[in-house]
Amino acid sequence: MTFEVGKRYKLMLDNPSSLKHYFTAKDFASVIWSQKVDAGNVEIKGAISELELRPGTTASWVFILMKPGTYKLRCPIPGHTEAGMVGELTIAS
Ligand SMILES: [Cu+2]
Repeated sequence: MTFEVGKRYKLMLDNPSSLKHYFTAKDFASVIWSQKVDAGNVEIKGAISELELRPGTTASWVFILMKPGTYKLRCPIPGHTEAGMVGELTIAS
């Protein structure tokens, strides 16, 4: 995924599988300003560093990007990173 610094995004996360998964990108999370995460009937405001998506869960994450760079994304559940649940998040200047 590629983003632009200074812009606001709403990232829609959907886990339709029967297993839980994580959205783990701690370096990315440290250079964004999280406005909110909406999940179920709960809206969470402020800093977020990692999301766990339980089976059949959706969530949205609204943030503004503060610093350009390329950041790693992965699911740290044993075997999932190795199975290819990885990605790159690029923030263009
Ligand atoms: Cu996973």
